[in-house]
Parts: sequence; structure tokens; C-alpha cells
Amino acid sequence: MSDPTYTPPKVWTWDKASGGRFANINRPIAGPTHEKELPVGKHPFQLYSLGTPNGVKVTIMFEELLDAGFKDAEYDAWLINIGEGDQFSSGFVSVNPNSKIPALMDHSTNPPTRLFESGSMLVYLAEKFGAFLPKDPRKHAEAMNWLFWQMGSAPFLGGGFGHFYAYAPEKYEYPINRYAMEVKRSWTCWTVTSRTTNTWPAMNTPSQTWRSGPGMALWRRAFSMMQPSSCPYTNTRTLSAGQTSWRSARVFSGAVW
Ligand SMILES: N[C@@H](CCC(=O)N[C@@H](CS)C(=O)NCC(=O)O)C(=O)O
Repeated sequence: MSDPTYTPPKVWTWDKASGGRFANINRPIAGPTHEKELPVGKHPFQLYSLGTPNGVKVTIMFEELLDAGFKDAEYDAWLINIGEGDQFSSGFVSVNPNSKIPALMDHSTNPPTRLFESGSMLVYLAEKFGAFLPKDPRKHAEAMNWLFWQMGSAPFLGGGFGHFYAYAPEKYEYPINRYAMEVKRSWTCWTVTSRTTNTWPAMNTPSQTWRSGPGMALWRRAFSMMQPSSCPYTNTRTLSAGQTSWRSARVFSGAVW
């Protein structure tokens, strides 16, 4: 169904009044909008994040490392409210110039190491602690296949579907169908393949949580966004609330996103 009132311009320009839930944070220009330093706690790692599907990956990784006995994986988790534009503070932008959560600082190195992109953080932590990443080259390659698939496909497709289905101020059949099909196809591909490989749970959705324990329900909820009958970000809200079983819930508990 096309919009008879809209003709795509030859050269796109920024229309601040485009509306939608993200109207106040959508902007085509990178860089900070305001001066504000990030807080720094007492632990080696400082995580700046929120309970979204991209945000929880690194939180889960830290919890997995701590559960596995890696005491040096202690971290402070700071809430970044992306709805309020916290991701555009000067402090946040100096850690992630792309203004997206999660962002991470490792203060155990001198000088401290900055990390952005959740996949980069997972690999950094896996290598730093020698955990969760298979050493066997074939298994390592398979873990990387799925990690890059996850980074390249899952958030973009899931987020794209959620955007047009739930958040867009006007609803259009074409983008909803397009993203719904891609989300369903790629999630099915993941479901099928994950049964035949043990490297996926070994890396991208850090190990044991996938198979058992509270993380199982958490991840099942995260991935239930493939159901077009349910609003994906309703599930995300549930995910934020469901973080009460995680240590970082104390910090993220204000995050009903
Ligand atoms: N590829 C990035 C994606 C991060 C991302 O898209 N984060 C979203 C929340 S899930 C965000 O910060 N959005 C804020 C905005 O778009 O302004 C990663 O995996 O770290």
C-alpha cells in the first residue's frame, strides 16, 4: 500500500517533524549534543547500557564469566536511557562515537580500553579471559560465523521489523511484510542450525544460559520477537523487568524500555 501524499525527494533532507516515538533522538548527524561525563565505579569494567536485546548480551557475558569463577570480570553497570538521549552525551560519545548502547571501558589496561559494538565486546572478553570461544579452528570459525550473522542480521532485522510494526507513526504493509519474512526466515535458519552445532551456545549467547536456568527464559523472550502477533518491544519491556534475577538489575531496574 503506497502513501499517495508522499513523493520521495530526489535529495533527502532532515525533517525534524517526521514524528514517531524516536523523533527526539533520531538525527542524521554524529557527535555529542551535550557535555556530560560518564560515571566511573570501582571495578575494572564499566558497562554503559540498558536492558534491550543488544544491551543484555554483554551483561549476560559478564554474569557468565563471574559464574564461571573469573573474579576479574567484576563490573559496574550504568544505565543509559536512550529514550532521553543519554547516548549523545560527550562522555558516552567518547566511548562509542556511534552513540549506541552497549558501550564498555576496560580500566584494567593502561591506558583504559574502550569498546563499542556488542560483538566486539563479546570477542574481547572471551579472548581476555580465555573462555567460551572454542580453540579448535573449525569450531572457532563456526562460532565466528554465527557471531557475525548475529551482529549483521539479527538486530537489524528484528529492530527493523519492530520499528515498522510498532513504532512507525504510519503503518505500511510493504516494510512490515518485508521485515516479517526476513525475521522469520533468519530465525528459522538459526533454530535449525543451532541444533546441529555446539559452537553457537559456546559464544554468542553465552553458553549455559541458553540451555538452562533463568537465562533460558530470558533468551526465549528475547527471540520471541519473531512472532508478528506480539509487539517485539513488549517483549523487550518484559526482558527489562525480568532482569531482576541478574546482578545488574540493581542498576538497570529503572529501565523499563
Ligand atoms: N550493532 C550494535 C547495535 C547497538 C544498538 O542498536 N543499540 C540500540 C539499542 S538496542 C541503541 O543504542 N539505540 C539508540 C539510538 O538509536 O539512538 C551493537 O550490537 O552494539
